[in-house]
Amino acid sequence: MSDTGRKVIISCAVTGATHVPTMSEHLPITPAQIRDQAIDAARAGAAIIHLHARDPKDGRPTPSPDVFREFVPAIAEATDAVINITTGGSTRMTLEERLAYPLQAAPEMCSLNMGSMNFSIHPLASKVSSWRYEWEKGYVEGMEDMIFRNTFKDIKRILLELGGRGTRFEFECYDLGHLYNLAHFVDQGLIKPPFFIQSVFGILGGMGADPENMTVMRATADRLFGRENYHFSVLGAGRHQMPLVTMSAILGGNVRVGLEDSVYIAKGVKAESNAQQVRKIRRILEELSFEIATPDDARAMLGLKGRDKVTP
Ligand code: KMH
Ligand code: ZN
Repeated sequence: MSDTGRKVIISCAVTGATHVPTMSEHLPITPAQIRDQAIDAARAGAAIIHLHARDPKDGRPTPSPDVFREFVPAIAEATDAVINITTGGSTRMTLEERLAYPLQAAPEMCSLNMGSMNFSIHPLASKVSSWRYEWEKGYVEGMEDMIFRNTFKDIKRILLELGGRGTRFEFECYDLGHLYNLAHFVDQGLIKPPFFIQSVFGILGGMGADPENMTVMRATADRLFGRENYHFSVLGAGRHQMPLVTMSAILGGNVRVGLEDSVYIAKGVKAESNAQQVRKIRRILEELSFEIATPDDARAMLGLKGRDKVTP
């Protein structure tokens, strides 16, 4: 039975490193655009803001701490949202690059991808007739031959170096095996509950967006961790976003929206902002009598260290 009395955490993934500017004129690419859209998303009800950085010249994903610092402090100043910095970066970045800013900032939360995999949107390239920037075509087509590297040693390093500084994690699980990888690190004593499991559906290279897959992930997480030891959340890529995150809430989980995951607000209709997606899922959840978690509710639910212990 879904407990409609409980609070639902809305995460918003503002820009990511997968979509390229040609795919939506609303995808934030400059520090000011990322800052403004993140603040608006928080004000619309997102308790957690997941952030990547992009080169302001042309929107190419960048790991540069200097670029992150052009918008992260301003977001922290303007909202009380939980700042969640990517350690995934892009499939073209080394682990050193991916960890550069997270290790400097030691934020309350970082993403942590629970296994190596193919991760690609290369089939979309053939649908684009003209590219806004010269780098985009090769970037998207090149994904076909990239591996998103997250070895056990990489994951262990992130848990020790970032976890050791109080950062807690959005464990991104793209497949059933990723839950067993998470259980491996729990058994090693490297991860303490409550775990925040972000189940990812519809990325080419990960599990598909079939609703049946969500019930398998939910049941497996229950069996591996015990429901009292984790918080389930879901993101759905592209057109799958809203139906799947709604299903997550009904199954007792939390939700992630944002233009990192989908540039749409409805079938064939581009979202005009991250806040528009946050407002849509908030409306759906409140219609179903769910209460929306505040950032401090999220901190309490996930055992986060608090903003005062972060050096942006
Ligand atoms: N862009 C994906 C390759 C994360 O933030 O950790 C990785 C990603 C997940 O976006
Ligand atoms: Zn991300």
